[in-house]
Amino acid sequence: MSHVTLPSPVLAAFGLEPTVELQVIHGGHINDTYLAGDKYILQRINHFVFPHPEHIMENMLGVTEFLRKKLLESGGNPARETLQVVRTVNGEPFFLDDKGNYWRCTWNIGNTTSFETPDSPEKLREAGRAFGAFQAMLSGYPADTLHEIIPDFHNTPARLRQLEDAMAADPQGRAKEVQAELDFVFSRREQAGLLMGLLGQGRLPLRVTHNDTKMSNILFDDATGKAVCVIDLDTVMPGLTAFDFGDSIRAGASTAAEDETDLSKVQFDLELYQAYTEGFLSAAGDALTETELDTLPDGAWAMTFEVGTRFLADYINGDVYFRTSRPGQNLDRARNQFHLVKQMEAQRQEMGRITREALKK
Ligand code: GN1
Ligand code: MG
Repeated sequence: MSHVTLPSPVLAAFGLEPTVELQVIHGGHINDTYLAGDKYILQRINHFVFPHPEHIMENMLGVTEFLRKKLLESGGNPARETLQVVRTVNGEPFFLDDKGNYWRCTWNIGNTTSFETPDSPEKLREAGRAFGAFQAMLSGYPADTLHEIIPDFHNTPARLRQLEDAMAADPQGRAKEVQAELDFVFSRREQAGLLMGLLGQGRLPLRVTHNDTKMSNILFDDATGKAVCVIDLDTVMPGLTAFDFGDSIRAGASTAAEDETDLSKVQFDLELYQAYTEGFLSAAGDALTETELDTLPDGAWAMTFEVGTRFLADYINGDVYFRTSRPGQNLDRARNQFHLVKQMEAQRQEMGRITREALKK
């Protein structure tokens, strides 16, 4: 964390003193996040990535209010177990500054920590339980009231088309450097269409999903070690269970960070896979159909392959979407994800067996 200042109208909009201590919270690739004092989280929503921040906030108010009621009904503690939006002093869910930036505020949930790569199977099990419970709690949410924040967000074939667009435009002349990665992607076109194909045939149900279930979007309680809260509700939309399950696996069952360049350190770990799967299914398993269960490993493959494809397209486009802190970082991220994809392909059968076993626990 590093120290920083923010324009005083932003602070005043949320009733904060100009002298409030601010710290940057690193981790996300899209929004800018700050801890203000110890009570508030301020975020500048990236309105290039999210062209309708007001839709995000409508979704977020609806979902957090719904979760608050569910938690109260089940004896939970909404102050720690769901995000809560802090409105502006004028009662608005966000503040639009004179430069066209959108700012929002949520209560900080204190004495918690998030992890990019969990250090134990137990953390993975906890994360799985939390994301499974999140999906189970939102199963009664009126999905048709949710704005579709980014259309085709996890439509993998559409992501391949975006990669083709990037290759055709090739604004930095980088496409020729990445021929091996492009071959890797396009030789897997058929598998990339599996989940959307099953959805199109009505063989997989749409549910309300989080859509960005990486490990760092879970807060763990410092005292108990339990996963207390799912954060980053920007992309809560109708989606497939396999998306949420799979995105957690890609980030959580890898032994190294997403941009690790020493690929010998990047291992897809079946013990971590098992722990997450047991946690997830203990909370969400009863509701899942046979086809959903059968395709959970395909979700892990798809989310890893898809984000790798997105990193590669962004590298070719000149790093305009994902924040980078060094040259070549998006290409490193893509290679890292494709390395995991290959390992998942080699272990697909074992993943299926573990998933079925986990359901019995
Ligand atoms: C982005 O900003 P962050 O880190 O929450 C991205 C996700 C990717 C993730 C990769 C809106 O999420 O889809 O999986 O980076 N979010 C958006 O780390 O594109
Ligand atoms: Mg996110």
